Amino acid sequence: MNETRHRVLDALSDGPVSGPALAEDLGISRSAVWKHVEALRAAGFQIESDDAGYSLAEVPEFGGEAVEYGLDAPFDVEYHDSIPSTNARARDLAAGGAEDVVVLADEQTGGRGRLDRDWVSPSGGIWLSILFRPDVPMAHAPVYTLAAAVAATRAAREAGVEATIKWPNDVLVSVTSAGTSSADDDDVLVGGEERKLVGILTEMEGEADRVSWVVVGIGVNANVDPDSLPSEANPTSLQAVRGETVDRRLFTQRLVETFDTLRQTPESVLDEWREYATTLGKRVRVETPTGVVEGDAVDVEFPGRLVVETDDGRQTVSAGDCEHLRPV
Ligand code: BT5
Repeated sequence: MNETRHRVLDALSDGPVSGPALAEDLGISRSAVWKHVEALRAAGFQIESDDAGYSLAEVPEFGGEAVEYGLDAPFDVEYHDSIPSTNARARDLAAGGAEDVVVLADEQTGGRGRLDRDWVSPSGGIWLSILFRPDVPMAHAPVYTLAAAVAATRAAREAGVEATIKWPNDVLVSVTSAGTSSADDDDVLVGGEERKLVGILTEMEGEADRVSWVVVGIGVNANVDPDSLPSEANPTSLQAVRGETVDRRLFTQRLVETFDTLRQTPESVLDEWREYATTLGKRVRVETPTGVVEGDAVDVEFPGRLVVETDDGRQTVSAGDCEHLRPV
């Protein structure tokens, strides 16, 4: 949202304010005020006008202007009702030199997971990508995936959903009533115990000693029906857990604000991550690009390596698909 429109909106929220007074305050013409008001109405803001002037009556449920309005973080929000992939769009923006942009969509038609897997993204979700240019070496970039998981988990908890983090990039909700592992089964936790609420896909470009850009893609199953998502992934949604819809505007703002704070102090991310993690203290099987690592997950190390105590000693894992087996 441009600076003037922002100021018009701020004035209206303190309204009522007359068109001429606003024009004078902002140093613009009356017709410019009127154009801003009409543009805000078109974006879904309910703006009333009476003898006393304009006042803001309602903020839209979702959208770029809605999320930017009152957002306490220095990002522009580019919103799409529908787009193939917010990560792909953010990468394009990065190639054009942009930074500190959040690409946000109500629906994605070609959402991507890791390893080129599909990410199903129906209308009602929060599908977003944060593009920024941190001044760090490439090797540190994984910490931003952890930061995104912390931010999404905190926002979920503030919305009343007890989310936890599975290393490295999933936010889950435990459904304790559904299924338990049997005594002689030291294998996988029975399906239904942990359901996926959020997935994160981080992409980046740069030289070894310096990142050029990072795009952190976060897919939150917000107001979507889990039955519309791939059942093999054991999905859930904020709406399904809460039993009512979530305010996507506030959720997005909280998520982006927390991420903004964490990206400025990457060294503080791990402590918060540990607090929310469900992986630590579990027996895990991690499929890494170089083989399977199985053992007890005991800690996480900067910038995001999982420390696993195996029969052959301690190993650290940088990337892979992690499966929770049983508690240690
Ligand atoms: C992820 O991959 O979890 C990363 C997902 C990142 C999505 C965001 S949305 C905004 C941005 N734009 C994009 O195009 N992507 C990012 P992975 O760990 O590989 O998990 C993918 C697997 O999760 C799939 O193979 C399915 O089994 C499952 N899955 C697909 N859609 C899902 C959904 N909505 N909820 C839960 N699980 C899903």
